[in-house]
Amino acid sequence: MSKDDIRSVALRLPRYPEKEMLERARNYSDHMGRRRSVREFSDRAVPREVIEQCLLAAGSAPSGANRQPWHFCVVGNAGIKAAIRAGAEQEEREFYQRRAPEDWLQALAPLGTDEHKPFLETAPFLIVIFAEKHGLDEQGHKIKNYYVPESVGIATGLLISALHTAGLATLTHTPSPMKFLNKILGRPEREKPTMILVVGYAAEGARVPDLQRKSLQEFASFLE
Ligand code: IYR
Repeated sequence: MSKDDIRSVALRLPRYPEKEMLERARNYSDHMGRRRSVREFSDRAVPREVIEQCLLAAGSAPSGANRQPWHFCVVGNAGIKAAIRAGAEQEEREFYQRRAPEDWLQALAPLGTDEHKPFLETAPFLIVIFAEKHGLDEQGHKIKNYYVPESVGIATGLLISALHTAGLATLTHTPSPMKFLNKILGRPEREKPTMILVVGYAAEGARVPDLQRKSLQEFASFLE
């Protein structure tokens, strides 16, 4: 197929004068700089429509060959949240009591995490994110996906940004292994769970660890 045969549409992107561009970039980094991983959630309800809009932002992520190899399972049902908590705490008990090497436990010490995950029931929504290892065509044949972890990672980042922008708190929670989620949620084998995104309002008076972010000089280099 030559480039002339590709169906295309006119590109419509906003542009800003440089001063406004800088202000917008600064506002966005200030805004995202206020995001924190939250582990104490309120049980206050969140409108489903807000979650839907944030998911649409996630679904706009670039992906390998535009295969959009993600699935987001939004769980608000108390019984399913309880089952997810039970499954996660079982894996986490193993992790904290047996599987985790000493250096890993030491790295986690400043976060104050342990095997107890009450937020999996308290928070109004758990968004379980699946990476589609391969797609299926109408005849049930496998369709190859490309750059799956990268694509799903970008979509997840956009989702976190959208939820934070809506004024909601999130936690990226990764019990390991996560296979139990396929079973509870009835997702097919070709979908690999990547994380549970816990979503809701932070509990009244919630506290977070006093962590520092790297400076720009530490994590970026410019060759000009
Ligand atoms: N999944 C465990 C352990 C854990 C691992 C990392 I790496 C973290 O940044 C935080 C926690 C848990 O959720 O407690």
